[in-house]
Amino acid sequence: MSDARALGERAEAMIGALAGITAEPGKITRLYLSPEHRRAAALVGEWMRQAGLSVRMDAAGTMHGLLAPGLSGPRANRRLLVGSHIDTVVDAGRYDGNLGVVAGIVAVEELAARGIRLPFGLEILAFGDEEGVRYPKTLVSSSTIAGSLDPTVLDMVDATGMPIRGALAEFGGDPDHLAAEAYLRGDVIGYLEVHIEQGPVLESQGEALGVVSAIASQGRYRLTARGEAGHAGTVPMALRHDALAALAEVVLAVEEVARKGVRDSLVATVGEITARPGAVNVIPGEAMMSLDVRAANDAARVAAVEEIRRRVRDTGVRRGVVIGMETMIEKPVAAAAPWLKRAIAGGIEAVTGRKPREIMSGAGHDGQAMINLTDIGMIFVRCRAGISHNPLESVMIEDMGLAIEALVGTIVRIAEGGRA
Ligand code: HGY
Ligand code: MN
Ligand code: MN
Repeated sequence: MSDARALGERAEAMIGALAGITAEPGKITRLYLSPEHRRAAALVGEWMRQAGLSVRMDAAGTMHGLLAPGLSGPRANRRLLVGSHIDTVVDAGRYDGNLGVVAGIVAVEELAARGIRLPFGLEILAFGDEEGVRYPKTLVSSSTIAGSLDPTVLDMVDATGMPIRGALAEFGGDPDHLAAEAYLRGDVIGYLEVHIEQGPVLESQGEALGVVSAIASQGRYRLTARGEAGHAGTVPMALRHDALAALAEVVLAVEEVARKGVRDSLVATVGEITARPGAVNVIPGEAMMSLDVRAANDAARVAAVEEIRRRVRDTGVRRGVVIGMETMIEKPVAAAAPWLKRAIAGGIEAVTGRKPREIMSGAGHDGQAMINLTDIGMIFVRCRAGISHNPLESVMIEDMGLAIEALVGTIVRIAEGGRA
């Protein structure tokens, strides 16, 4: 039986290797269906093979590593899914997503090292599209397995005009056979994911690991403003229909609405904004911005989005600018299954000696797709100052080892205790 330090070191080395696969030397940027995604998936597939798993890449670009059941019995024809994502945001940290895939592979190695045979299959999944940075929609690869993929997303284009359909074909996926990749509820036992907390709670409480209670309600929207381009030197301020100034007012309205929702953990973010034609001496005739709204419950998110829509309308009318607000994604709260939370809490307590706390995840995860297929559960790992989506993201080696031990313990509890 390896100790936490050794398991953590193993994970750190693998995460370091993945961090070197990037579109931007010196930064970590690995977008869905990019050449970097392909290389990272190939490396993960090699690790899976070395761990004794049977490996395949599915039509959506997810790398699968399957450990056949070691025991016969009523659950031998089903599988427990363990996964996370290997795509990243731009200039990312190295642990977001990648830790969950590496933890699954090292957990398989550890189960073998302990001579533990499972009464069901265990499948490690490396999803390629959790961040949704390249395309407006996200969770394409996990939605494919969950059977919840909206096929119209295949025609969504990236900044270069490349539709998912074409990028998938170029990548080596198969856009015409995604439906066949869907699992059925009876095929699987549940879905587990190890992920950094990406928040400050565990560190502030001096705890290495936590149990995720649920994943927050999340919406993503795209706002497009159309005003009137004009000469920066000759159009008086009172006669302008400045599309960018209109969106700038909306950005501050978004912040004002979100600040009123602290009780429901309401947060709203404008991460992208562009102006056209984009010249120093031209009043922007067009502008576009993204909007990300999340809350601990669906009602609070829906109410906040409604208030934002009202502010958008009023701003547009007052400024003589037409502003459209398109819904790109809306995901309800995804609650972890009580039986999986209990198995995870048992796995964590066995390695830390403390009953773990439950934490709401403000960050989105593949579990928001997988909940359409099966019960979900997540193990959160402490990360320094809660920093994430930032190259300063960092995790202690020991904590990664404890997380892997807790994952092994959770899998064993599910094997011994049954359920689903
Ligand atoms: O946006 C999120 O919360 C996740 O990191 N994709
Ligand atoms: Mn993530
Ligand atoms: Mn992320």
